[in-house]
Amino acid sequence: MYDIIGDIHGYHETLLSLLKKLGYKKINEHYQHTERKAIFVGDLVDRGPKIRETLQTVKAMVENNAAFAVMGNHEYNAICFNTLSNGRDSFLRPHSRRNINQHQATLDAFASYPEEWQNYLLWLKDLPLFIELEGLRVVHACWDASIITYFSNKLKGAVMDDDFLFRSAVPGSAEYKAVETLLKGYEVYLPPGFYYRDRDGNSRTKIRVKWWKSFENETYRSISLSNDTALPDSPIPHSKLHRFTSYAQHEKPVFFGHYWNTGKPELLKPNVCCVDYSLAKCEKLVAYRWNGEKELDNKYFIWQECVD
Ligand SMILES: [Mn+2]
Repeated sequence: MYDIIGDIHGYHETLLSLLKKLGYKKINEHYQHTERKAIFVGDLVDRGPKIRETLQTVKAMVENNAAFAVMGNHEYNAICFNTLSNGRDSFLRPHSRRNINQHQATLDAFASYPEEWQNYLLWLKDLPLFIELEGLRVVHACWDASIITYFSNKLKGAVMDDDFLFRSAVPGSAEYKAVETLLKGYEVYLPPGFYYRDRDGNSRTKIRVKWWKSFENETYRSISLSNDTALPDSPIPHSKLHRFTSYAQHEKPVFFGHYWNTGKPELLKPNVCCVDYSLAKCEKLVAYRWNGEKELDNKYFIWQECVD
């Protein structure tokens, strides 16, 4: 059975504490559990103090069958930041001030290990965009069934190939939409004139949508993942949500990270579980200890407060 573990963002000491709490032991140079496997929801890199060590630990677990991992938006961004476009005159992710800032902690961590970083990038590129196992699903941000069905048939093991990677950098392409949705989640624009500040202090005109809700009778504020009171409490037009599918009660449990939760870990629905509790702000690293149940239970959350 599986322990699904939230976004780590380089907070390696906290990761080790959580693994020990979950009963994983370091044997033959990697952490493992006799009866269980870990599943990492992505966002291993950026922001935190020990990104290189985090990659060492997680990669060794994945390569030795002690864990699975899916790709997060920070891994995807890192790959694009370091990949030249087909014309070779620019990078797939522009080296703008904002993009450099977001990636700076990783650049610093590998400043003296450029070859090692190149090797990690190859490994990160091999992480699947989603995982579907017998009784559960894992994705970094949002489980969109139609996108996942489409790319399950095109991508071997849900791993990006070069063709996918280059197309994904072109706004409007199916690959671009897949990355935006699966790794960053649904977003909608606020009415003209409205904006709010995210946790990095950047001003944003788009809100992240609680994609697992039914989308009936929602307002901009109630459907948004940010509880910012600057958001309008007016009904959100159906036209802004009709392209999304909500996550039905009969679907198998889905696990993801990405959303900067705070406070005590809590299920979003009996089959919808987010395990990101803002370790990137040194809050806590959360795992859900899954034993095959169709209906999840809050008592199976296990967490570690930040110790980095
Ligand atoms: Mn993320």
